[in-house]
Amino acid sequence: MVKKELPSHLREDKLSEETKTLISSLVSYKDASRKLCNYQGCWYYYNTLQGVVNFQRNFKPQDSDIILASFPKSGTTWLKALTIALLERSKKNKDRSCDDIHHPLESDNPHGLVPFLEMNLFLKSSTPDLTNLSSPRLFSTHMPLHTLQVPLKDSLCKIVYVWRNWKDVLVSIWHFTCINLEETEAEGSFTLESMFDSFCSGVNYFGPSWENVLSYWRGSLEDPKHVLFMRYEDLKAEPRGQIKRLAEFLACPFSQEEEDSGDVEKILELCSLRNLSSLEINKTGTSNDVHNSSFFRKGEVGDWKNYLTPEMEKKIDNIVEEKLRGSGLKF
Ligand code: PAP
Repeated sequence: MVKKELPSHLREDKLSEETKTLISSLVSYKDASRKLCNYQGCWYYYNTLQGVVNFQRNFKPQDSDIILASFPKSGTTWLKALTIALLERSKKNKDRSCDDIHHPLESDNPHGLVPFLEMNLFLKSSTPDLTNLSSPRLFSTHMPLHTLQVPLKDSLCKIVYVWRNWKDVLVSIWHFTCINLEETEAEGSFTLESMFDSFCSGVNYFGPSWENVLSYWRGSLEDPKHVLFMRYEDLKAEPRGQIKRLAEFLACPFSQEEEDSGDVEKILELCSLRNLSSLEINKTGTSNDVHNSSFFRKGEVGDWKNYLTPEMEKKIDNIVEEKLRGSGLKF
């Protein structure tokens, strides 16, 4: 059987000569199937590094830009959907409600609507044409904040970061990897145990996860007007309060009239895993070479209990304790 190609951001066929030279000067590591290198403290597969370098060199920020950031599998798809729904409602200036049948979320996956800077836009082209994007432009990233900030300089753009319990993140990454690497040359290379080991060592795609989260946590403390720190578990526990917090940060708060007419609940329903995963576009399409359906699984807090052994649980708890000590950040 002919094997499918790996998604582009996981390959190493888009490297410029300059990036090849850069890689030869970086620390690298081969995981179960592919090579990673460490750039500015973060591990990338090679093509993704090319996207990061292109982004740092060529991205021209606008003050109205909104960048949605996360460590993989921490709630990115949900955050994208909520942000789109919030902005769409203010864009349409009330002449259309959020449950309109032509809502963009009904015809495209959140990842199609909010492209990744390094794994999509700046990987496809070193100078992507962004002129047709309407303001505010929405982008996303898994890069740590210090790497993201290189071309942002004094820009006033807003960054929203979502954090999630690493045990659920790990289990989610494992499921996602198994689905998307099926029938590729990397099929079967990754077990939960091998992914657990990489996660704990910090040598994993966009890892170490603690450096990723700490960069945004500190950024949010230093500059709360421009960096908002959210948690997946808070969104699950008190979605109303959290979406209102997000709306206020994005300068599109709910009016009393909207609250009274149930618009907060409508957006939450529109963006619910149940609703999004039932849409045709999310059942069948692909985004960035990945099945849209694979972005929606259980969306539960604590699903890790069904997969991790007590030893694994203890090891991750110890990492949390050690790496986040003194930061003020806790699960
Ligand atoms: P990404 O980093 O590849 O973009 P991301 O969206 O961050 O993935 O994470 C996917 C997780 O969010 C999945 O979690 P699970 O594997 O534990 O189930 C997915 O189910 C969950 N998810 C996706 N959409 C939603 C949503 N609308 N509400 C809640 N959780 C969601």
